[in-house]
Amino acid sequence: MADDEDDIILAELDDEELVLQMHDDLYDGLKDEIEEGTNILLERDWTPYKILTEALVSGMKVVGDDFRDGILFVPEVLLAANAMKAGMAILKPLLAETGAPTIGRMVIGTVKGDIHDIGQNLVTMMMEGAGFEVKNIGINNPVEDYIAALEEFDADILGMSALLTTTMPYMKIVIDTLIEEGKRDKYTVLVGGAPLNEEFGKAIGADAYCRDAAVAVETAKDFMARKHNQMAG
Ligand code: B1M
Repeated sequence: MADDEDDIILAELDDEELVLQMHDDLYDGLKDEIEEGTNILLERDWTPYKILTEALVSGMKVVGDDFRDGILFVPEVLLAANAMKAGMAILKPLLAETGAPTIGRMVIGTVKGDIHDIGQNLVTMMMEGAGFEVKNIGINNPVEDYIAALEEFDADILGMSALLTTTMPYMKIVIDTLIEEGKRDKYTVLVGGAPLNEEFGKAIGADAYCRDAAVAVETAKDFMARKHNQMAG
């Protein structure tokens, strides 16, 4: 098996084969191969966004399915996550390099009890690439951390991420606390994460649910445009 893997020369594969091979390599947690594949696709003029979505995010879908079905376990999924992060690290500066002027400020973090951070790191990268300044406060955030970061960073937008059905209700605690402290109107609250949906976003009082990082960027831009129009008019 290992010998077969050694025989594959990534640079000799065509684009389609390479992407499929990267899905396999992600599944096997092969960080070096993911870095190499990412660099090859960049050399072939793939955009960073296309590499992210087609080679990396799609590959994680299989990992997630097999994790759910008890075929993969936490250590293997951690290796896959590390390989994914290595690919993302190469793309990060390229996505951030658009030179767009700052259009808004966002605090983003994963909620208390939840340590999944790949999705929110991806949202951070895409938001920065679109011209937002982002303070990413990482994982496992209690409400106090969100509020302190929002104030310190003078944010326009709060982004919250949750990947577990058991942690997503915590988003409501954060929003309710903002309401209790009279701060809710200062911020646009965007929420995301695999188990959420539009209905949940509405039910907890968020301004919008964002299905993926690209939607998060578009939604944030819309809210900032409305805010500027209100200020101007
Ligand atoms: Co976890 N895990 N995990 N896990 N894990 C899931 C989420 C799960 C669906 C797997 C499964 O069963 N199929 C399942 C949750 C089931 C449920 O609650 N419904 C699960 C479980 C059960 C667990 C543990 C409880 C397992 C255990 O210990 N028995 C445990 C919990 C730990 C904890 O948090 N307390 C656990 C642990 C882990 C690892 C540590 C091993 C690892 C995380 C590593 C890391 O993040 N650094 C891990 C991983 C990697 C996953 C899966 C496989 C992949 C998640 C991911 O990174 N996806 C995941 C399966 C899945 O989601 N299909 C799974 C790629 C990422 C780009 O997508 O995060 O959805 P996503 O982000 C998207 C959008 O959702 C959106 O944009 C992103 C980009 O397009 N988005 C936002 C996300 N956040 C946003 C915020 C926004 C806007 C958009 O704000 C504005």
